[in-house]
Amino acid sequence: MPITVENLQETVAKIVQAERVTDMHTHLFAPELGDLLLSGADELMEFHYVISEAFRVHKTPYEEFWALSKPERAQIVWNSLFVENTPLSEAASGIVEIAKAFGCDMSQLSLETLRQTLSDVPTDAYIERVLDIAGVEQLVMTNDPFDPAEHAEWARGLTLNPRFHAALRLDQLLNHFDSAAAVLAGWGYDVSADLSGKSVAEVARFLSDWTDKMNPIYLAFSAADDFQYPEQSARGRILQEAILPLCAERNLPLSLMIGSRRGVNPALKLAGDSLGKASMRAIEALCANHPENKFLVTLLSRESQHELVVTARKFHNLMIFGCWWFVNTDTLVTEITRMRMELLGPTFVPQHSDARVLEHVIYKWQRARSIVTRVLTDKYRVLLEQGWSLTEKQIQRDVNKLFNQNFWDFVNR
Ligand code: REL
Ligand code: ZN
Repeated sequence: MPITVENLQETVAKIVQAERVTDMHTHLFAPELGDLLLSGADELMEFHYVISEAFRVHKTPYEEFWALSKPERAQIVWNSLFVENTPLSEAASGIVEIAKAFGCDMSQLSLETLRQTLSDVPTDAYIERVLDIAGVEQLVMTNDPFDPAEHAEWARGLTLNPRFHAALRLDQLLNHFDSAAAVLAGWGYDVSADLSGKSVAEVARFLSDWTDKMNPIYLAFSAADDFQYPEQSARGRILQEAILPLCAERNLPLSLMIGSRRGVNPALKLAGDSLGKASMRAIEALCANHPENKFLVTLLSRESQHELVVTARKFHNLMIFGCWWFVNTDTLVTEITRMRMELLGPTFVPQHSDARVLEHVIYKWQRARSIVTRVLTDKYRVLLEQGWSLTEKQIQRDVNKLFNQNFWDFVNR
């Protein structure tokens, strides 16, 4: 059937809905990684996005709140966001969307129903079910060798469920080098906090060992808005002398997530992180000085987004991805996706879920699909009006690139 302005929206929606996606940045874990994967109603209430929103309502003193049990905290969050208020925010309405996808009776949704419907023990069958509801075919985890629980699991040697891929996360190493150096020394690497002697070579040996162990799709770190490159610091040296050469040698991209200012309100724990506008100079310098390296980049502030898209026009070793955390809202994802499409065509990775709790993938991907449908429909309509002959095959190709192929081609797998 030829595509016309009349059937366009429906056709695009159908194709986007049918596409099984690659979720290229999550905080989920393969079932083989012990009990690290979180799921279920109480974990949804414990998610730091809703924790910070709920504090605006209940105002329980921080210490009192954290001293409660997880189910008690969950009840407070539920009451604050779903009983005393209507769940209008992105994160709270996301939970409503999850409940709907599980077929809950929406006329009398309660925390108890959610607890009974969702499973807090993510069995293999439950994981498959949730990923299938979300249409997620493959996903990339965030794997931190400095996390003691995770370290122990990887040290056993793992064969992962093929839908899950590793990403070697380097925040501890780069942003807290003093303590990381002591840990590395404890693991038998000759590393000192002042980076003297063999330290850099030993950090490189550690990275190489863990690349072998995890077989990551990419290496990654996040940094605050003050990130610079080049930088006279332990982070700058490790990046320059250990990480970039290893990534080039192994043909692994480096993922940079810039703009996260951690612990602005430490009493909120994970919910206490904030944001700041990153400098594009560092990203330009990385891309320009290292044509043999590839960079996956996402930035946290809305103000950074336009510059980032323009930078991607200048460097094809830069792949921009996702609408991260505070820009993952209907308004901003729409704006950012339109802007990216207008300046780059379909050559970017529009979204990742950043799911921390398994069921998050459901609402995050429903929303991503609906925004991409809107943006593509608008752009195709303009082409149709010019007489461009649009086929389902073309739409399928574009959708597949956006949700899968652009990522896999870039990471060379
Ligand atoms: O990967 C990251 O650094 C961030 O996505 C996380 O630190 C953050 O807490 C996450 O939950 C945001 O979506
Ligand atoms: Zn994340």
